[in-house]
Amino acid sequence: MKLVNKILRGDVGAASRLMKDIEDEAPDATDELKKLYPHTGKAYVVGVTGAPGVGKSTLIDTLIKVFCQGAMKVGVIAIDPSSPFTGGAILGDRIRMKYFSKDQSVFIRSIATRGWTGGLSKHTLSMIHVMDAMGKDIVLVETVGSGQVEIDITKIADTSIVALCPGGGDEIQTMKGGILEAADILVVNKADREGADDLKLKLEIMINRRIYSPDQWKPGVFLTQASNGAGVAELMEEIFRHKDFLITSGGLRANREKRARIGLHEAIRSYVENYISEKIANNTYLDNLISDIAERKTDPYSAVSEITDKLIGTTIK
Ligand SMILES: Nc1nc2c(ncn2[C@@H]2O[C@H](COP(=O)(O)OP(=O)(O)OP(=O)(O)O)[C@@H](O)[C@H]2O)c(=O)[nH]1
Ligand SMILES: [Mg+2]
Repeated sequence: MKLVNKILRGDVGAASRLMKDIEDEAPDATDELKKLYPHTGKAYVVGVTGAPGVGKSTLIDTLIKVFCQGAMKVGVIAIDPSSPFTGGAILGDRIRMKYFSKDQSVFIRSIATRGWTGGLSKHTLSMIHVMDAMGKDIVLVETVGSGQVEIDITKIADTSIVALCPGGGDEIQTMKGGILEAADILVVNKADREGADDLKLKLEIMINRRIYSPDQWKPGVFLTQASNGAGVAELMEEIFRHKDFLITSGGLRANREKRARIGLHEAIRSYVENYISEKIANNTYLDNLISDIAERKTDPYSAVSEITDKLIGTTIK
């Protein structure tokens, strides 16, 4: 529990330590998270997703800079990043060298998906809680782009940004992948490239074909050039416009519940899995069950019933 107090003071070292324990699924991490949880719920979560190479990390770098200019504290979680962050020109080389800064206003952390589906790591929520408890006003989450839109981020983020760029090749495919349901804000990055205006127009036509009721959020399309920061201040303003909309429409509270639901399900899943592996003292029991399932002597569903029946008040030897 010793890390919690330090994290609440914004201590980067303590936060890094807990995040590592969360990723390693160390038993102590759960106790720390329990203590931390009452201090969370204030950070605003922004998801940035899109196909590989559209400029998500560059965009986040620039967003960090504009948020910091607005005296906001920023946390960044990059899931499976293939490109490094610079931390925004405001922080420059310090971040580039260490990957996170001693400066308490920005904290960047990358995590692996470890096979979790939909481009999100199962630890993403816990990581967000740590940054939230550190006092970050904004937590930006970059999810790995697989060419298809990562719909999953919308379950976690308050504002979901879907980034595209001209000549991406998979534009149309991405559009089919439920992009309009997934995005609160659409960004056409690499505005300096040919076709950017066209792509923006195409997206706007798609949006205008849909019917939005007055109480529904209608996504806007923003042109940015992340590499030099053009359009990024306007993007930040749009994020805050969406936040205001969520506050007045009750959407912010709904998002908190959405995250609470995911958090509970994840806690149940990991608790039950840990409980089972602790209680099953003999690994060959599971191995035998697995080969029985493979040989069709039983099925995974009956195997679960067998395990849970046996586990009530006992230990499987
Ligand atoms: N021309 C141009 N290039 C850009 C712009 N923004 C980013 N880039 C470049 O695009 C490349 C990819 O940018 P990243 O920010 O790494 O893209 P990403 O979406 O994070 O990529 P992954 O993390 O691999 O999915 C880099 O070489 C950037 O310098 C832009 O506005 N215009
Ligand atoms: Mg990236």
